[in-house]
This record gives sequence, structure tokens and C-alpha cells, in this order.
Amino acid sequence: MMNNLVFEKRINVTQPKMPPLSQYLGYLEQIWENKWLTNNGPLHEKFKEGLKEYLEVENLELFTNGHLALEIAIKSLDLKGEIITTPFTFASTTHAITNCGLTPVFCDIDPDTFNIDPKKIEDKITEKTSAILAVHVFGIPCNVERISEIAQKYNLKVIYDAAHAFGVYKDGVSIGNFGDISMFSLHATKVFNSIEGGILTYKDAKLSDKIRSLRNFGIVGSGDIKYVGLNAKMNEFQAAMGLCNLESIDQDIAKREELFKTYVNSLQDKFDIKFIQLNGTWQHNYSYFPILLKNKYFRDKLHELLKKYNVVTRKYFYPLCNKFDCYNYDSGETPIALDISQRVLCLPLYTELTVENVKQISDIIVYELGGLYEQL
Ligand code: T4K
Repeated sequence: MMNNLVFEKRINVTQPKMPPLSQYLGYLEQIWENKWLTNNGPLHEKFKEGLKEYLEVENLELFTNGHLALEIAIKSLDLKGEIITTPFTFASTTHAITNCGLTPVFCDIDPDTFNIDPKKIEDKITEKTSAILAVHVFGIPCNVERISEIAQKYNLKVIYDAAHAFGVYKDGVSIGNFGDISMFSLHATKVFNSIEGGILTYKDAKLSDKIRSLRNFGIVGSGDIKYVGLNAKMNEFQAAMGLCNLESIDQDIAKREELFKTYVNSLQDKFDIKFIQLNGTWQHNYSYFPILLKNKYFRDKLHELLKKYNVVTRKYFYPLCNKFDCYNYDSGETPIALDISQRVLCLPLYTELTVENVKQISDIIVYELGGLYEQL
């Protein structure tokens, strides 16, 4: 234990980006003036336009959170039967499929990107398959070209859970432009937050009325109820936070990049630690800093040892979704995902962290892993 490196204040895996209070108060004054709190208010509309521009997409709607947005994406496409998906994700992805009355079929992942492995998708397709729900996990883009080819061949819809991928580009194209629909989460713990919040971006403009209706109890213009909808509307307080944070998003991502690269420089070639490999074909948002340890023993030990330094890491995503108590699927069918889930650890990464903090966390990791390797 290096007692001189213990943090006085706890460092969590993430911390929400907060704008200057005065900036948010300016929007609160507008809300007090407008007396319009939710249901497509003026800040909601302004935020929506700002996001369409920032994400470079034609069609976009806002939601109270990412999870309900994902359920609405599934409902809007009238999907039935089975959806092929990844088990290496947050519970939300699998729950959305199940809550919509469909069956998730788990496909293994690529060990380099942690995303669904397109080479294994075709084996999972049956006559009941209606869609692929892939996740750009940790903001790493899926193999969107190959997924699109498979979807066209078998006439499947493609939904991307882009909860982690706000601000990511693939070959110069903003990530929300792939597949039929993409969902972004604007939760407090994300690169870009509106307290809670979600976005759907989608290819077919004809879906707009249905998506808006599903978000508002299934009510259509005439006042009739056409769909079994939800209440998933974003309110004005959320939109205000989003508008504030949109002003600083490019600086926030640049700050994350600096911290991400500091981790890479401090940890590369140390004790076989592996991390996301950046390459020239995509632009990252530096949303998470997952590392892979040698095995589960080292991962769990390091997680516990770091707590003694007041550093709280997270085992995103462990256990796998196909190992949850509430489901009864065979996680043995996805051995690579199982292995990654047992070795992964996400280190703290957020805009208010300093380069010094990251160097300190890295020094602790190198020191403690050194101790663990010596005991081997
Ligand atoms: N799909 C994927 C792939 C997702 O990862 C998610 C959400 C979704 C869909 C659904 O999107 P949303 O419906 O959430 O928009 C967190 C988030 O709650 C969740 O949004 C996120 N993924 C998931 C990966 O992480 P927890 O259970 O780890 O959150 P919690 O409360 O433990 O917070 C994590 C850390 O953040 C804590 O150490 C403390 C810090 N924190 C958190 C909050 C809420 C703060 O400092 N301030 C805060 O206000 O799920």
C-alpha cells in the first residue's frame, strides 16, 4: 500500500459534467417565465434542433431516458419474434427486447472491439429473427458495414444501442446515421448529459409521427389512441441542462482525450494490461477507459485494492446479460464475452479529473499489480 497516494476525496468511475450554475439559472428563469414544463416545450424544441446539427442527422427525437427510447425504437419498427444482440452490455439492452415481448438471442463478441461479432451473426438467424440490436459498447463503433450487408441479405432491421457513442464518427460519418434507428443515452454518467435523457436518430422520416406518438401514450393528432404507447417525454429542466452542456461538448471530449491518452502512456506494456486500440477510421468520444486484466482474480483484486486508495472502479459489464438471475440463457454460448466480462475493469474518466489524478491512479495500479504478480 502506498499511503502517500491515497486520495482525500473519493474518485468515482465517473462524475456528471455540470455547467456553470449561472448558465443553468438563466434557463430556469425562462422556464419560470414560460410556465411550460414538459410536452414539447420551447427548450425541448431548441435542444432538438441543436442536437440535429451537432449529430449531423436528419431525423431525431428526444426522450426522458435512453432505455424508454430503446423500447420505443423496437415498438416503432413492429418487430416480432427474436432479436440478435450482444450479452456484453448494460441490462437496458436486453430488458428493452424482453419488455417489448421479443426474445433476445445472444451472439458472441469480437475480442478486440467488445462489440457483436458479425462473423457469428448468421449462425443465429432463424425464421423468427426480425432484427439485430447491436451496441457500440464504450463508444467503439460496431462493424456497421458487415452488419448492414447481413441485414439486407436476410431482410432484418438494425437498431444500434449508441448509449455510449455520443459524438463518435465512423469514416467521417456521425455514428447516428447507421442502421434503421440509433439510441443515445444522455444520462448523468455519460459523455454528454441532460440529467437523464435519450435520443433516437432514424433513417426513415415516415417514422416520425409514430415515434412521437409512442412517446406520448400512443396519442395521435386527432386525440385518438393509435398505439400502446409509453410516457417518455423529455422535460424542460432536462432540455435546459442539455443546452448548457451542448455548448461545451467539444472541449469536454478534448479533455477526456487528454486523460485517456495519459492512461495509455502510463499503463501501456505494464503487466499485460490491454485497452481500446484507437485507429484512423473512427473518431472516439473517450467515454470510458476499460482495461483488460490477465484473469478474473487480478481484476477482482485490483478493484478491491483501488478502493483502499479511495478510487472506485466498475466492472462494466459483469455479469453478462445472459447470466442475469432474471433470465435463463446459456452464457456458455458466448465464451469470448464471458472471458472479457471476467477481466474488464473501467477506470475513472470524467472531465473534472486532472492529468495528475490519472497519473496517480496509474501509479497505484502499476504498484499494486506488481505486488500481485510477485505473489504468483
Ligand atoms: N444501453 C446501454 C449500453 C447503457 O449503458 C445504458 C445506460 C442504457 C442503454 C440505458 O440508458 P439510460 O436509460 O440510463 O439513459 C449507470 C447509468 O445509470 C446508466 O445510464 C448507464 N448505462 C450504465 C452503464 O451506468 P450504474 O448503475 O453503474 O450507475 P451508478 O448510479 O452506480 O453511477 C455510476 C457512478 O457515477 C457512481 O460511481 C457515481 C457516479 N455518479 C452517478 C450519478 C447518477 C455521480 O457522480 N453522479 C450522479 O448523479 O448505471
